[in-house]
Amino acid sequence: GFLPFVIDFTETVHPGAVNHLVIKANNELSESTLPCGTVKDLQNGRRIATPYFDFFNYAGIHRSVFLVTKPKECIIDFDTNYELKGSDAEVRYKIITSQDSSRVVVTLLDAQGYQVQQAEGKENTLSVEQVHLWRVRKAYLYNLKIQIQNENEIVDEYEAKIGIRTIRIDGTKILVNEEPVYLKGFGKHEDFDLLGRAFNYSVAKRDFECMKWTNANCFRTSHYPYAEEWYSFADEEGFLIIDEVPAVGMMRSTRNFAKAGQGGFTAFFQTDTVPQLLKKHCHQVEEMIQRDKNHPSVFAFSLFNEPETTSKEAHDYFAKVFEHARSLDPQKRPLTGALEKNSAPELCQVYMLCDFICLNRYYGWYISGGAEIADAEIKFRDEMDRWAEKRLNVPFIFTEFGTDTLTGQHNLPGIMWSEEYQQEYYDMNFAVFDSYDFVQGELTWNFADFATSEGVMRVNGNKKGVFTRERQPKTSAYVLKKRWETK
Ligand code: GCB
Repeated sequence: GFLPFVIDFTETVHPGAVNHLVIKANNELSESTLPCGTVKDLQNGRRIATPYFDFFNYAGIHRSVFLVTKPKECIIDFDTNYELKGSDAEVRYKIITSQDSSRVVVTLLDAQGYQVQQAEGKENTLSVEQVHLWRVRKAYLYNLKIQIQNENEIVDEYEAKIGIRTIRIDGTKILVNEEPVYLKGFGKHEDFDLLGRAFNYSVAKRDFECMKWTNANCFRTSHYPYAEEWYSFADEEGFLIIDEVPAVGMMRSTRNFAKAGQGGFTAFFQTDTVPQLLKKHCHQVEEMIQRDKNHPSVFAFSLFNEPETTSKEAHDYFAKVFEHARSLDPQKRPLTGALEKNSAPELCQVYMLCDFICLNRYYGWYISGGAEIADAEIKFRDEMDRWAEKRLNVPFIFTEFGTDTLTGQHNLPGIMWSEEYQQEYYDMNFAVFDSYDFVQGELTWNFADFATSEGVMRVNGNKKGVFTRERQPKTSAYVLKKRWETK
């Protein structure tokens, strides 16, 4: 439901007549589709969705629908890969076309539209002298023009913006163009009042301006791939993206976030539907990488959010997902997934599959919140010491930490749900992060307040936003802005 699909209706369409295209959307959840959940039949005959995750399960069509006509001989796909050579670079490209009869011509244009290089063939290399690199928060985009030519006629043409940059993990560092980057930013949602999850340029623009204002450089597309426009925006703005597949809710509970925080385990990977789920999961990873592989902003793929990870079955399941994903990305980007509290250093059977480790932690909220925050810090440091003892020599990123905060709720001393407590909580978390040099990033939960299912834990949605749902700052936004100015 979060990735594009194409339906070829060449055979059924009536040329010259009025045609009706009817699309039926279904948001029923199950344990053999992603994201996971179930349905409940009420006594009055109504059927409702029961998600195993904490965001509203919108229905209907939220993304653009395009009617496309293509010539028989057409461009189907392309990918690029980069190598830096001093101040120059090589762009290796591969083009897939539907037929082989005509010439493929590829032209690289700079941001002003001047031709940099041209090459022929479906697979070749373009050399770029004095390259303008795509840098974090200082993007430079080239235009890649792909043409199929027959004699002097252009049979098909496709243009895409590309950013020349490399990504590599080296020990505990994340390197972009061989320079270390500390990730600062947010877990987000596609969510806005009245619009739900529908893509809207004004909302996206506001979100990027707010993120830039806080000095952020990264976000995670929690918990599903977003509309493609988000990625193009990030390409232009120089934001890094951890691109996440909708593998969320792999713990049989409507409140896994709270359950996990309190040590409740729910087995998941032992049921009959698991082989079906694995197939769907691999397929969605495939579709995500295929769609997003050419965006310079995408620097890593996240293959899950907070599944059950403590069993051998969980390990075997994810080993297959990672193995499949590794075969798909031409740029061989790092792979990861977000781990919740039960995925402790001694228990987790999955972290070893990840190129860098992402932790979702709520010490001071779901664990020892409020007046107990001093204990929360001790528990947090204890867990971090146990990770440190493992000497994994990989970067650790916090992909979630935060407190529900009602905007305008002020209390001294800070109590849970107040703006003062959100700041106190962040200060404690930052002190812990700064004590471990393998911590290489912090993405707070969440950028903005968002809609969820109703229930006793949520007052008209999740209020962990640093911004309100209307995208106005809570006090803690200033705390982040100040910290990230120099971090
Ligand atoms: C989590 C989940 C996220 C929830 C969050 C929370 O661990 O990954 O989807 O919204 O906790 O606020 O409880």
